[in-house]
Amino acid sequence: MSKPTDNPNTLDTCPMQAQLPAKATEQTGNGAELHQQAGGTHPALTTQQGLIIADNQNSLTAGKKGPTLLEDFILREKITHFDHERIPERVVHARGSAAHGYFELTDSLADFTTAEILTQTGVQTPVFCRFSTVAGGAGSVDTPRDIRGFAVKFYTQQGNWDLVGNNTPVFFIQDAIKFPDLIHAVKMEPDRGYPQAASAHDTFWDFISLSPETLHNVLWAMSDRAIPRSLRMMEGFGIHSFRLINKDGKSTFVKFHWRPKLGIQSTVWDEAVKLQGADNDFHRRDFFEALQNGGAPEWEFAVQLFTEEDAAKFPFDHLDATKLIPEELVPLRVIGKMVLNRWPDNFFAETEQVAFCPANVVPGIDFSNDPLLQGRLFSYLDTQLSRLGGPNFAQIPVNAPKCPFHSTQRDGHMQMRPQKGRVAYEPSSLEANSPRESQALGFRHAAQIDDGQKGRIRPESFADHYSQPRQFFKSQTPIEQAHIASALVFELSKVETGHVQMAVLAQLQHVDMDLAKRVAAGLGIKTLPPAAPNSVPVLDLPPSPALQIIGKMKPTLEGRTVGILVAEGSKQADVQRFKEAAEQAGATVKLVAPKRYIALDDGSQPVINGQLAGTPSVLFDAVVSIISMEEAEKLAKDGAAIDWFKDAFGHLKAIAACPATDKFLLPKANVTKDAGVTTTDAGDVATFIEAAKTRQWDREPKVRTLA
Ligand code: HDE
Repeated sequence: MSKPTDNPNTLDTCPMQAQLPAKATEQTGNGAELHQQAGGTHPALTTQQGLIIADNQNSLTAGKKGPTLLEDFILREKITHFDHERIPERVVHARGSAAHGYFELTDSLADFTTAEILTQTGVQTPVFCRFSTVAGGAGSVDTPRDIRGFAVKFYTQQGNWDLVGNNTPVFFIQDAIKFPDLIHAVKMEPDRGYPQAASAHDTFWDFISLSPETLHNVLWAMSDRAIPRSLRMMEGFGIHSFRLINKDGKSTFVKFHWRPKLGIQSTVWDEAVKLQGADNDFHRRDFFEALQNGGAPEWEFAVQLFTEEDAAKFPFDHLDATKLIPEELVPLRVIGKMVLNRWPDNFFAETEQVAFCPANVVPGIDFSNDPLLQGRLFSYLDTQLSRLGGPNFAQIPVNAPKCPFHSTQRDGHMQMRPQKGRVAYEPSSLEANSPRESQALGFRHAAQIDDGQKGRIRPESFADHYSQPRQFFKSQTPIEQAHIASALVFELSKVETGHVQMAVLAQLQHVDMDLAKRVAAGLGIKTLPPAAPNSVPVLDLPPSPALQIIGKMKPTLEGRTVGILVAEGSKQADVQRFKEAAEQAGATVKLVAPKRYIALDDGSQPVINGQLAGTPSVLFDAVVSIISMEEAEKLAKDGAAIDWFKDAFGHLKAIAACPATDKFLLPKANVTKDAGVTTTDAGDVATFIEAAKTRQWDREPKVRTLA
C-alpha cells in the first residue's frame, strides 16, 4: 500500500512556507529578478503585451491611501479580461466534458464512399469528442435524467467532419421548426427560473402530451439510458440517415453508431439523485481521472448501410428522426474504433470553445432529406456567431482543420491570421498561388431528384407515432420496463397540472395499455382517460433485444471503481487482498475512512481518498468494509456509515462485509444476506469480485416499490 507523501502529521515544515522568498514583499525590480531571487524557475508574469509585471498585488494609487489611478493599465487590462471571461453558454448541451483521441478505420467502405476517413484503414485520424447533457446550464450537475450529446470532430485530411450525435438513436421531434418549442418546454420555466436540468415539470410534459411524435424519445429518456454510470459507458448515434457517395456518384444511406468497449452501464434512479448531492461533477471527474490514470476509453464505430429500395420496404420512414432501424433489420457493420486518450490542456479554450456543426462533412458523405437534419445544417453555424463572437471561430485551434486550408474569406471580428497578398477573390489572374476551386477533389452533392412541390407538408409516412415506442417498450427486460414506468410516475408526480398528467396517460395507452395502467396506479389515478386520437393503426413490430441495456451489459469491473471502508486499526492484509483482486479485475480502488489520516493494524498509513461523510457509496460500483469491532461499534451511531451500506444495498451493489460490519452496521442499514453480500474471508474474494461485475437485479423488489 502506498505511503502518503503529504500527510500533515509527518511534515516538519509547511511546504508553502519553505517555498516563499525570505522577504517577498520588499522585493523591487522586474518580475524576472524576483523569480530568480526566489530560487524558482517560473517564467516572469507579463501583461498581454509582453511587459513584465513588477507588482501583481497592489493597484496604482495616488498616495498610500489615495484613490486608484485610471493610469493603472496593468489593473485595467487584468480586470477587463476578467470581465469578459464568460462567453454565452450553449443554448442546449451547455454542460459538457471532452477529450482528444484518435479514430482508426479497420474495414474500408471503398465500395460506398470516396471519404478517405472511411476508406483508408490503419490511419489514425485525430478527433475531439465532447459529451454533454441537454437541458441544464453549464454549471449544472452531471447526473440528471437527460439525453446525452455525443459529438465527435474528426480532423481528416479532407477537412473536418463533425458527427454531432446523441446517446439515443432517435430524437423527440420530426421537424427542425419544433426545436425551439421543445427546448423552451424542457428548460427551466421562464417566469420562475426553475427547475434546472430537469424534465420533471409541467411545461415539458405539456408539450410532450400534445406532441405524440415525441413519445419514442421520451421512452428512451425515461429508460436507464438517460442516467448513465459514466460517459465512457454510453452508446452514441448519429440519429439521422446520411448518404455515402462512391466514386461513380452512387448513393447509399448510412446510420452511424458508437459502441463502448466497456459496455453500456447505467445508474439506478435513486442513485442518480443522490449522486447530484455527492458530486456535481461525477461524470467529468470520472472521465478526467480515467484519462489521468492512463485509461483510454474506446468505442467501436459501426454503420448500418441500406439502399433506397431497402428503405422502401421498412415499416417506417427512415427520414423521420423519431424512428430507428432495428439492428435485427439492418445489422451493424463495425468499421473502426475511437480511442480517447488526452484530456484538453485547457477546459475553456477547447471544451467550451469547440464548435461542432453537422454541416461539416467531407467529400463522399452527404446529407439526407431528414427535415430535422436540414434545420440543423443552418443552426450550428448561426449559433457560433453569437456564442464565439464572430465569423472567425474556425481559427480557434480546437476548431481549425489539421489539413491545409485556404479561403478568400477576410477580416471580421477576431481575425487571427495576417493573410498575405492582394488577392482575396476568385477567380484572379494576379497571383499564381491564390486558391482555386477543384472539380476533381472538391465536395459534390448527391445528384438527387426530389418532387419539387413547395409547401409546409409533414409526409404521411411520418404519421405513425406509436409503433416504435411500443416496440422499444416491449423489447425491454421486465426490470427495465419497471424502471421506465417508475420514471414516468416520478416525472408526472412533479407535474402540478392534472390535465397534463391525464393527457400523457391518454398517449401512453397507444404505446402499451399495461404501461399506462401502471403509471396511473403509481400516481393514484383511478380511471384512465380515453386514449388520444390516432390516425394510423399501431403495429406490433418484432421485439428488438438490441434496444436493452441489461441484455447488453458486460459483466466486468473494467473501468469501474470499488470503495473500501477502513478505519484506525483495520486489517492491512485483508485490505490488500481485496485491493489486489479488484485491481486485477480492472477496477480502480478508493479507500474511504472516517478520518483522512489513519493507520492500519501493521502501522502503515494508506492514502485515504475520501472522508466518509463526503464520500458516500453512490460513488462506487461495489463496496468492501474492513473495520475493527471497536470502530464498527462507533460507526454504528454515524448516519453516514449506515447510509453507506443502506445505499450500496439499495443500489443493488455487491458488498463484502467483515465480521464487525456484519455485527454492528448491516443490521442498522437493513442489509439482508443475498448472493451479492459476502464476507471478507479470503475464500469469498472471488465471489465478491464476480458479484461486483454486475448489479444484483434480483434484490430490487426487496428494496423499492416499482410501478
Ligand atoms: Fe443540436 N444544437 N440541435 N441536436 N446538438 C446544438 O449548437 C439544434 C439535435 C447536439 O458538444 C447547438 O454549438 C437544432 C439532434 C449536440 O458542442 C445548436 C436541432 C441532435 C450538441 C443546436 C437540434 C443534436 C448540440 C447549441 C433541431 C442529435 C452539442 C450549441 C433541428 C443528433 C455539441 C451549439 C457540443 C448543440 C441546434 C437537434 C445533438 C443551437 C436546431 C437531433 C451533441 O446549434
